[in-house]
Amino acid sequence: MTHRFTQNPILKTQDIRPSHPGLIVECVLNPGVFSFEGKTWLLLRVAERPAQKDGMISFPVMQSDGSLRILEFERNDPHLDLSDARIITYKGDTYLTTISHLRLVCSDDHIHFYEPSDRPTRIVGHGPLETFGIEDCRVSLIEGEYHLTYTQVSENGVGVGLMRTRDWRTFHRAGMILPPHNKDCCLFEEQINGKYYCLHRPSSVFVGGNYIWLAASPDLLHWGGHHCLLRTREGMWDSARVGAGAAPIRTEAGWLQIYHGADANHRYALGAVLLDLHDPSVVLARSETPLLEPVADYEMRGFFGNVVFTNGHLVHGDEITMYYGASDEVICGAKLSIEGILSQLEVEKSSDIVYKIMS
Ligand code: MAN
Repeated sequence: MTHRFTQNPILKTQDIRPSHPGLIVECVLNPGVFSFEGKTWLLLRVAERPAQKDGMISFPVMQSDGSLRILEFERNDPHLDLSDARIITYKGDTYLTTISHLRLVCSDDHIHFYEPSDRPTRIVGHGPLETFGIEDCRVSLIEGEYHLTYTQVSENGVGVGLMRTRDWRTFHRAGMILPPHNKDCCLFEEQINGKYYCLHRPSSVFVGGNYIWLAASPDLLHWGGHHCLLRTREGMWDSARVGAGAAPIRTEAGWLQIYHGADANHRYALGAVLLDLHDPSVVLARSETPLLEPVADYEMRGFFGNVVFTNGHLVHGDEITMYYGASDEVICGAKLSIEGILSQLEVEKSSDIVYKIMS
């Protein structure tokens, strides 16, 4: 039902120019996706750091004037924890091993992407809430304006920022709309009962967990009416964390959302959830088995292996063209059928009911 592009991976680190001399592109991942001026566009997350010297670890941090400062530590320093390729912990402070910015690329055929020469293509972090970079942007088209919800990372925490544009040249930065710890925020592209809605993922440290929440807003800036929508499921592929992908897709059966779930081993897979059209706080169905899981070599091995993660797709009729990050290092694509996903959800729902009656 999920058909990977035969050309996967369609974008690799060597396809992307570093943003500064002295930096290396370590990962190109998790693109936002949209159509504009007859082309398909990806808003890539580009993660960079300096070339690593023997025995040392170094990574960039953005300063208040927009310049980059390189922090460097000796690898054998006993205060350093390097057990996760994505983060560094030093004497209780946590940093990221790379700094991310967003990069625009476009395509005429959905598969071959290039940086256009006639417009700025880099969107970088600004100010004290983005010193460790900006990541994993969702793009929603609402009332003719593109709304970008993305992860803002700094020593202050991880939160959700909003930026808007109509022409992809001028951007209006609305700042942080959901404070730490929060990420994986996508906006519904139309109002429901007179309100805007989003899915987001706050994390609770002691009680609770990494669950998908629903919130409502009169203006896309001020969010309230928070509702815990989707929790992790013990013993399943989404047992440790769940987070929303791109804007929910309106179907006759309900809002279809493709989300990621990870287990305790940080294995990330993708599944679907169906929400009531008129009341998105009602979950109608949810994938028992993933729609996509890391099985291809490029999904299992890389910067952070065993990861498939999506935050962007295009929809034409029944067909979803989904783009996803694999192993936190490369970008891939797959086609899915909306009918196919809905009928799988139906089958799983009825077999779940049969199972419950029998047990
Ligand atoms: C996690 C991962 C990383 C990401 C940070 C900050 O560690 O999702 O990829 O850089 O969070 O968002």
